Amino acid sequence: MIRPFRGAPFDAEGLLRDAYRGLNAPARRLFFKHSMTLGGLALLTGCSPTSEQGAEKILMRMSRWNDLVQARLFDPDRLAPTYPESMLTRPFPFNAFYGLDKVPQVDPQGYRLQLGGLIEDRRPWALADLNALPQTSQVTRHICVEGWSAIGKWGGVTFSHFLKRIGADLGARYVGFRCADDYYTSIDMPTALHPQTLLTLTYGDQVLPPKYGFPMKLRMPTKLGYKNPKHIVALYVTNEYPGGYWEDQGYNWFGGS
Ligand SMILES: Nc1nc2c(c(=O)[nH]1)N[C@H]1C(S)=C(S)[C@@H](COP(=O)(O)O)O[C@H]1N2
Ligand SMILES: [Mo]
Repeated sequence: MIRPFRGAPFDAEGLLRDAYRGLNAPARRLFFKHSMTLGGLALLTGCSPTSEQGAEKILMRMSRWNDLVQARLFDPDRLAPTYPESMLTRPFPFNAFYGLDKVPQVDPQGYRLQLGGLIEDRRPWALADLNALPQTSQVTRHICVEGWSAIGKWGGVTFSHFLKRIGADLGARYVGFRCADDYYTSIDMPTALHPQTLLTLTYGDQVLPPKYGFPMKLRMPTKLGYKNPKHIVALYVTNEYPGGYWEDQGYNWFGGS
């Protein structure tokens, strides 16, 4: 996680420490090999680390470099672990950037999933039509950067199937999501097409409860919790970097788990 800089005088050691901490293990090994020095950081990011502003920019660029390393290492065929239902975490934790009392209540009748960007058939989808698509389920572990993980069972439509069905440009770089609670995030296309990436409509074999993202959540066992948007109301395919609610505040964008 990248710690934001707060008005302290320029602190070279602190910058190196933060840059290093913000990386995942493989990126760290590369970083260590090439550039665990201020000069190396400057080379790697093309910024000079002499001011607070420069430092913040460097941390952001390091995080984007980390995205590239993770994208390179991502194996589209490697499956995340699955678990027997006897290992389900009960109750499954709730988490959002607000409390339980603020969970959005989406009207199932009026709901339409809006489609945008590089998609041939951008007709909106009603819930009944999504429920009529072939359904599958998985028991996987959700990992939140706030320090907890839990095993849950989600059911729904394989996302790659849905993307093909709507004629999404599968060669595009990103899929972006907008949510009923003003949350937003985006993912890389290889993860969107991963066999375990699921447009989920159920939790524990029941209609997805409001707190877990009714009417729909994108579940990816290959990504950290904050990359899994709940209450999705719109999705779009794009080549322009869309960012995300936490990502724009310094969380690493790729967010692999
Ligand atoms: N729409 C929306 N999706 C979201 C969030 C949110 O605040 N709003 N929080 C994210 C985070 S940080 C986590 S850990 C998971 C929590 O999902 P859960 O409530 O089903 O455990 O949702 C993710 N998706
Ligand atoms: Mo999270």
